[in-house]
Amino acid sequence: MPQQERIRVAIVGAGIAGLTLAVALNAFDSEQKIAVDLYESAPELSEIGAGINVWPRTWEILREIGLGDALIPLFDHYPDLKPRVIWEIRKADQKNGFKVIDIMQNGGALRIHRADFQRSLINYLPLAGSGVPVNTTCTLHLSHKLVDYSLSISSTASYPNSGPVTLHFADKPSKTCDILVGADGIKSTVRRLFLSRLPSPERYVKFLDPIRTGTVVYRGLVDKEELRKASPGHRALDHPGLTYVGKGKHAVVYPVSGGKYVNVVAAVHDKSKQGTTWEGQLHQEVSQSEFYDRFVGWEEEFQTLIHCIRRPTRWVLQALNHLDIFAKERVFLLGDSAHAMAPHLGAGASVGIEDAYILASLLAHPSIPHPLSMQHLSRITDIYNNTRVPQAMSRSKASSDQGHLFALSAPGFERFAEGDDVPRDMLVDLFHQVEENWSWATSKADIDRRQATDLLLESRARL
Ligand SMILES: Cc1cc2nc3c(=O)[nH]c(=O)nc-3n(C[C@H](O)[C@H](O)[C@H](O)COP(=O)(O)OP(=O)(O)OC[C@H]3O[C@@H](n4cnc5c(N)ncnc54)[C@H](O)[C@@H]3O)c2cc1C
Ligand SMILES: *[C@@H]1O[C@H](CO)[C@@H](O)[C@H](O)[C@H]1NC(C)=O
Ligand SMILES: *[C@@H]1O[C@H](CO)[C@@H](O)[C@H](O)[C@H]1NC(C)=O
Ligand SMILES: CC(=O)N[C@H]1CO[C@H](CO)[C@@H](O)[C@@H]1O
Repeated sequence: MPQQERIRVAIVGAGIAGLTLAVALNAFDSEQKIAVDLYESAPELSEIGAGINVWPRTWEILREIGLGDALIPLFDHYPDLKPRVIWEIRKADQKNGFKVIDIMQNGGALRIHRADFQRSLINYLPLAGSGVPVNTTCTLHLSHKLVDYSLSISSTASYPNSGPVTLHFADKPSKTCDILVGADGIKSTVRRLFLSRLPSPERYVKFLDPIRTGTVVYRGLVDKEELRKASPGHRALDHPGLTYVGKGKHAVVYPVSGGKYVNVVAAVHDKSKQGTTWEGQLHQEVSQSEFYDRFVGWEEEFQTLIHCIRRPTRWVLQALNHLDIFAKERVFLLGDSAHAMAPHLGAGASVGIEDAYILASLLAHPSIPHPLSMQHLSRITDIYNNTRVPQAMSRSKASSDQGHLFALSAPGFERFAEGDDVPRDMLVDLFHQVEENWSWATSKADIDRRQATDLLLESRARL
């Protein structure tokens, strides 16, 4: 197909969400009608942070878009639906810590290093000369920081923005596209511009900037060989996943990089900081003693892990208020730019991957003509918005609720302080709730896909 007849999709941001969209479009674009330009502000593609949990629901999407063979060797276990422990919960803010329960799930949690995950996505981008079979053409533009976009005002009265979108970059020539997808993360520029141009922009002021969740996390990797030397027989040496809980704090510990490292994320919750804004650095390297001082009195096996982290970092966690509009006219928000959330369900990237899966299914659908008509575009916009907003909102709320449960701040736990004995049956009941809250992770995303494409077919009947 001549390049100029393709639907031109500009993706701003090459994080997990933006990359997944490019790969998913290529997988579904059987008519080869889409051209992607991927704009990334950084001069190279890199990923900070360490481990990430991929759940069966998300795995099925990744396999469907062609990443199965690449990802399987990078997970900590083979993806199947056997019941597995995702977390052993330990009451750990006391010297004599103890096991509460094992949280189980069919298929467990697939644990992967972020850099490995991102590399697999990059290797599957349909770039010219990459060797990846091309349905959707894709061009990567590094060092392209979007600073503004403009919708052209055309004379078609019924569709005032029927012309292309012009994208403006810092120190780079402007470009155009038919559809702009903001996948530019929690501090999204596209979101800021998009919301400020809606009718009644004052309604959206509280969604421009992220707010603090009230949680600070200390993160780091433990080299397994070092841990073995420091503490032969340590529980984390051969364990699928541990969560050390205490009043107001909790830490998750799981293997990444095929078991070479143990990923540690330790959260300190402070409700008084919730909802406030933060101007400082979001993450920075801190001393080991700062990390250790927050966990004085905790069970020794957890403190040993802290001692094995050479260069811990501290992250001030932020999230977005629950936004209720992800798309309008020619602009779509995807991933953290639409719904950055607390990490306590390990769901943030998963929801962005689902956004990409649904949007790619709609755009590549055989009922969508090229060039794109405004009627069809407006149906896609409505369906994307109406299906993704509720999913993201419920997952985001559940993620922050889950943080309160992990930090023993559920109703009934008010009377306990850090280090107190808590009756075991209370803990067991609480963590059974936590286990039930993970049931979304084994639900099926292809049901959502079918729902979205059925809506498209229904609307075609009406057009
Ligand atoms: C401690 C922690 C643990 C987590 N654990 C999990 C987990 O286990 N499972 C899970 O699913 N999720 C997890 N998450 C959430 C997950 O990390 C995020 O949801 C996900 O990485 C967001 O991806 P994204 O592509 O939307 O945004 P980002 O990764 O932020 O990517 C945005 C990209 O856009 C680029 N960009 C920004 N502005 C511009 C611009 N103006 N022009 C051009 N490019 C721009 C950036 O450089 C970046 O490359 C966790 C998060 C935290 C903080
Ligand atoms: C190209 O599209 C076809 C039809 O959807 C699909 O079978 C094929 O896997 C796609 N190619 C890639 C690399 O995803
Ligand atoms: C987007 O979807 C949400 C959830 O269905 C809905 O409340 C909102 O009105 C929609 N916005 C637009 C502009 O369609
Ligand atoms: C999504 C979900 O199941 N959320 C539940 C998690 O647990 C809390 C506490 O029991 C419930 O209130 C939520 O409804």
